[in-house]
Formats: sequence, C-alpha cells, structure tokens
Amino acid sequence: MEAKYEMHLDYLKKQDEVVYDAIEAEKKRQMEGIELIASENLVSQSVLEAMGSVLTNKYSEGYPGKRYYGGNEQIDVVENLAIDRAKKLFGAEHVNVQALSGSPANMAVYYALMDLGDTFMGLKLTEGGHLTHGHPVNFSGKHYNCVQYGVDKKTEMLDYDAIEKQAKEVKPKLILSGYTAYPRAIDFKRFREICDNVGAFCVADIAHIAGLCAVGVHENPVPYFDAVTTTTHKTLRGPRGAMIMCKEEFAEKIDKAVFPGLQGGPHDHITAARAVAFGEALQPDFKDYAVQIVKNAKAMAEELMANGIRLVTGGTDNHLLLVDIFQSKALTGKEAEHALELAGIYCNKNTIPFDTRSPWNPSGIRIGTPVLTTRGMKESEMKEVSSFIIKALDNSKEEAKLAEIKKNVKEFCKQFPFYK
Ligand code: DSN
Repeated sequence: MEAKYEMHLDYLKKQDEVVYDAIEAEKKRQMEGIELIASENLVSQSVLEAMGSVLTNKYSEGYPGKRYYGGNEQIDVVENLAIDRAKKLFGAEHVNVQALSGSPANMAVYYALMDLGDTFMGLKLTEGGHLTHGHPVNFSGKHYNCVQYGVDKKTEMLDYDAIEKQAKEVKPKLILSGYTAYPRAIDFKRFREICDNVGAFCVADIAHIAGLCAVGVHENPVPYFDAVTTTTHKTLRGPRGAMIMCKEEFAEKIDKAVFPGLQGGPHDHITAARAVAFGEALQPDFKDYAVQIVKNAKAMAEELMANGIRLVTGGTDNHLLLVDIFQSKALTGKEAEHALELAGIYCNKNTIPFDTRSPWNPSGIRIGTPVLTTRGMKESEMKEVSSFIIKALDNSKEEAKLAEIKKNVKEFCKQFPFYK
C-alpha cells in the first residue's frame, strides 16, 4: 500500500544532517511502531505544510483587525478562518485560537473567571484529572484553592450526586470537568445543572475528546458551558496548540487573559495549521473517523478483557482504556511501558483510581486508539494489536522475545503506511 503523505525535508537534509537524521528516525519509529498514546495523533500533509510555513516569521500581538504590529493582513485571514471554522465545528459563540497549549489555555480561563486564591473544583490527577486541574505542584493548585473531587471507589466512575453534595459544601467559584485519563462518557448536562445549583462557572477541558465532541460522538458541552478549553492535537488531529471557546459574555475577559494577560505574540503558523485541521474536521469523513476511534477502543477493550486484563471501570466509551496492569500482570506501569516499548508498542504509565503507587511508577498504563484509527485500522486489527500487547506483557523480562515481537509489529504496521 502507498503511503498517504510525503514529507519534503530535502533542504534540511543538505543543511543540517544531524537534525534531519533525528526527524527521519522519529518518523520511522512512528511508522514502524504501534502508537497507543491516547493524547497523540498523526496530522495530514496540509497541516504539516502550514506549520512549516513562513507564517512562523510574523509578530501579531493583538487580535484580527487590532494588532500592535504592521503587516498582518494575511495573519488576520488565517486567524479569522480558524475562528470561524472552530465556531462552526463546536457551535461556539466566541473562540480564541491563540492559546499556545493546553496549560496556558486553562490558565487563561481561570485568570479570566476567578481571582487568585478563589476556590474551584477539579478531578484529582490520580483519578483521571490533569495537572492543571488543581494539582498542588501546578500553578492551578498553588494560585487557587482547589478542592478536588474523585471517582466512586466501586465503579471507578464519576458519581454526580457526590460531586453535587461536595460542591454544595465547598461553594466553588468554578467547577471543571473534562479529563485526561477517564475512559467513560461525561454527563456534561449534569455538570451544568450542578454548577447552576451552586452558582459556579461551568468549565470543561475537552482536550482528549474534542474530536469526538465536534461530531457528536461524545456530548459536546460548548454550546451551554461558560468556557471550554481544548488542545488541537489530540483526537482533533491538528497541530500542537490549544483554543478556548466561550459564551459571548466572557469573550472580552478571556481574550484579555490570553493577551496581554499571559502571552505575547501568537504562533501564526500554528494558527494557520489549526484552520486547516478544523477544515478537515468539518468534512463528512471526520465523523466516520471519530466513530471508528470509539469502535476500535471498544474492540480492544473486549479483547484485552477476554485475555484477563482488568480495565478501570470495566471498559470504555471513548478513545482510551485505562489498564490496571499491576493487578492484571503483576507489573508496574513503568515496567509495562518499558516492555511494550522494547516490542515497538508505545503507551504511557498512568495512575489508576485509588492507586497506592506513585505517578512515576504507578499501577496502570493508558492506551488509546486515535493514531491507529488515523492509519486506517479497524476492529479486526485491534485484535492483532491486543495480541501483540498481551505477548509483550507476558514476556516482559525476555528481551529477545520482545525484539522478535518488534519485528512482527513492524511487518504488521507496513500494511498501514501514512508518511512516506
Ligand atoms: N499530556 C497530555 C496527555 O497525555 O493527556 C495532557 O496534557
């Protein structure tokens, strides 16, 4: 099968062989391995080209039509296009596409809607939340009083009544939903209700599920939440970066929080690549893609569970699975991640709810299907991928066996070329 895209690095090859070689080797790794990192994806040639364009040369502090530098006519074109396409994709009233990444996007929303020291609620990192959802080592836990909520001990899922009860006691100014390691559907409507009942701003970080939300494969909170952040490089399949969507009434505060509050010049080459990616996501085949991501995750979940693997919550509704690898295979997350890497299979170690181990060497691994789905794999391939995973985990101390699996993984991946 022919690769879908080419990467032209001919000039770099002549000018700087060391960097060229590293990029080529990384491309080879991506093409020859099974990429299961739930937050990663593969972008199209058009997205790559926009990112590698002369737009990186420009300074454009400010917003379309109101810049602090001259010469921004074309930058306004791409920024307006990115905004309009994002509005259409998510049904947003207002969009800011300048946030450099997920953390600054969350920071800007907190900065816009709260005063320093205010109380907010976010999900614990160990139970699926993100560092910026109020962890004590992060700005979000240092600059604000974050009272974290957790998942139910038995179901390992969100207990909305318990969250509401806690919110009534805590009286937070803002409640954050949307997570990085939660394999189940989120009831955003219930979060809106809870926020309304306690008078809190209702905010979501949909970085992981944005591609699913955009096409209705997961409930989309954007039209009725106060503010929603997302990165653009996960299931949305765009360039690295982020954006903030909000109600018109918060537009000015959010824009001011991003610039001049937190950032200087936006990354215009990334803005252009975002516009391209949003254009791709507006095409009808993107919905097929999102549907297939979830089908693949469910197929992998069934296969792994049939082979004695314990999945947190007993399955998945989205693009990711959280594996209790310590209980399933007597391996720590770190050991499992390492063994899989030696077999050409890439995932990340992850805590699981009520983990007694540390985030550096936790009890779980997190795996996801966005990349494999982009490469064109379907349910039948998920069976094969699961069997590679099981084999690698069962031979985690046998380097020769893992090397042999890596060879087979490489052969398998050849059937799904992407970049030449
Ligand atoms: N690091 C990202 C993830 O892997 O989920 C979140 O920022």
